[in-house]
Amino acid sequence: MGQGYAQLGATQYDEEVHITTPQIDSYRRNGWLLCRPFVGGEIRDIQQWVDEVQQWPENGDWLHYREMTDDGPKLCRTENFVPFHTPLREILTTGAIVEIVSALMGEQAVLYKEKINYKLVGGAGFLPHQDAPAYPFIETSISCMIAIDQSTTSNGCLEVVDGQHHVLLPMNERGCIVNDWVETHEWHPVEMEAGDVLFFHSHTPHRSGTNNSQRDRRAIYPTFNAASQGDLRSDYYEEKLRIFRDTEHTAGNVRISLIDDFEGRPV
Ligand SMILES: O=C(O)CCC(=O)C(=O)O
Repeated sequence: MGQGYAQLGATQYDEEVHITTPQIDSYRRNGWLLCRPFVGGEIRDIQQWVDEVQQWPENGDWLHYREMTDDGPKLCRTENFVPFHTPLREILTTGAIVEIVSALMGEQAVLYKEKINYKLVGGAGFLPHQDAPAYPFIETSISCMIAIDQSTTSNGCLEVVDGQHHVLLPMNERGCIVNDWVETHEWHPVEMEAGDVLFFHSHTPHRSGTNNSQRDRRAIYPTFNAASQGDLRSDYYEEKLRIFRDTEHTAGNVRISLIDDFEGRPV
């Protein structure tokens, strides 16, 4: 851990860095940490900004993806939106979120990529996976799920396995964790209120179910790498688009990631 950030973990810095030493220890042990870093009306602003991005047209430099649901095609993900939305860019590149990630990482963090997963009513879930295999140029990273709506077992909250974030696990042909491992480990749901933020390591096993409720379950997921490895955000999106263009996709799902963890049906 970098010296500066070791000091920032101390309790007396709570107000500045929104995180305590016991929280950092808990993240190190479990591979995930649930916090509530936003204050006042901040989450209501963020909800409104997500509403705006959700209404953006198809033909922009951002990336919208749609899935087929029983009620017809629905938006399932938007990526690469920070260049086009100033307030969301500020939330994801300055302030509490980056400070907490940097404290968890032990050095300054920089934004690697960002997405909104909408999981609207009827939207599909994600097979058990680790994120690391989907993220080129870096070995590890930290992501967070910023809950925009309440996230529960009935609308497809995230489920995680504790303390399994140290190695890459055996994968199947979709880049997801093999069944033997999935069935022999304890998964527990992380229910969240709007405004809660779940920080997790890129090796933390996670999955989520379909939204079987009548309420949308939207979340922003920024991912950060150590700044010492460079600002890789444009490289990431260029590489992702190149792989999408140059490789065949046979998994039968709608392709939104460099692994086939998403269970959504193509439109
Ligand atoms: O939003 C979810 O339900 C899970 C998201 C996820 O695991 C991913 O996008 O890799």
